Amino acid sequence: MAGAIAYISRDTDGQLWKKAFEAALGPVDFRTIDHLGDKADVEIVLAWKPPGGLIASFPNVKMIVSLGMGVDHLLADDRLPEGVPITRIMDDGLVGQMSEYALYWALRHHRDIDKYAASQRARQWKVEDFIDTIHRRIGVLGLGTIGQDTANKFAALGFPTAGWSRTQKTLPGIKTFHGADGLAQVLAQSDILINVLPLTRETRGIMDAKVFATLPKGAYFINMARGGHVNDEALLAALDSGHLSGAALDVFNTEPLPADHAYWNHPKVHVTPHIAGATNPRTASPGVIENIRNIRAGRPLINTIDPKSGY
Ligand code: NDP
Ligand code: OXD
Repeated sequence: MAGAIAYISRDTDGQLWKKAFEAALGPVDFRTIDHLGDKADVEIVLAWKPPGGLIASFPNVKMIVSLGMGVDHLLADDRLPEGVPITRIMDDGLVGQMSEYALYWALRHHRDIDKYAASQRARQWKVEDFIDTIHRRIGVLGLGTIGQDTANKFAALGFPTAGWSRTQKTLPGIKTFHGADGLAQVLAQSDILINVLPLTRETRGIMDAKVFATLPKGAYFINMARGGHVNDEALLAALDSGHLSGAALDVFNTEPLPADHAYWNHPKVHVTPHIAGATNPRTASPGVIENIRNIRAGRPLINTIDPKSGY
């Protein structure tokens, strides 16, 4: 049998991954975090938030797979073995879920559904002022796999849509900006701002008081990327001052969100428990299986990330 696959995660038991691998590759030596056996047997590591230093303790590991599309949880380990390629799952299903998450909260805000829900509770027949779709500007921070899908879907609904990336992009129907100057421009024209950046050295804490102040008054903020992007005090201050009209937050600086955190019962905040895009082994496994075959055959890998840039 080929080398072992180590499943390093405490979120699920990994059995769906094992099944998917066995269906495609035949019997696999599949080990879980509490039953790793001889670490020298491990050839491939699948990981979500691995304990620091654990992956470095596998002397023969050939490929590290992030069980999420984000890789910050892996790169947080400063003892990762050098030169071992890091890949991430890529899954159209997960990408679609992410866009749905942004669309759901944006449309709920755009169509004043929370106000109508409050009117219903008060038994009031009250019509809110309406902003036309062509005047509700959407900004998407991060124009990668998820950001592009999200931006395209908003544009297809008729929302004027802009996006921001590190390098210059040309995307039909989307106004694109990049670099530090581009950020201020995209913020200034975002009535609804969606964050889908990776968490890197450059983007940690990017959503600060200055960024919130640059958004138009009444803007709505959707964070489906990472909590580490957000200065929570700055966000709360922007909400409390009335500069921001609301926020939908899926990710937090500390997860699970502590029970006493101000977000939980803030009247302008919707909290979800990091579910914007869930990893589904059924749809995410084909790309990983392809890479297991690639690494064993000495072929180039797909879905690799660059540890230097952090994504
Ligand atoms: P990609 O790596 O495909 O794209 C990242 C985008 O961010 C690129 O457009 C990149 O620019 C841009 N970017 C990176 N650094 C900077 C910077 N310093 N300034 C401006 N733009 C920058 O990522 P994905 O779209 O696949 O995923 C994004 C993030 O979404 C993940 O890293 C993860 O944290 C989060 N996520 C959250 C989930 C959830 O359930 N809440 C589920 C899945 C993902 P360029 O194109 O120029 O390289
Ligand atoms: C991911 C996540 O990165 O679930 O895929 O956050």
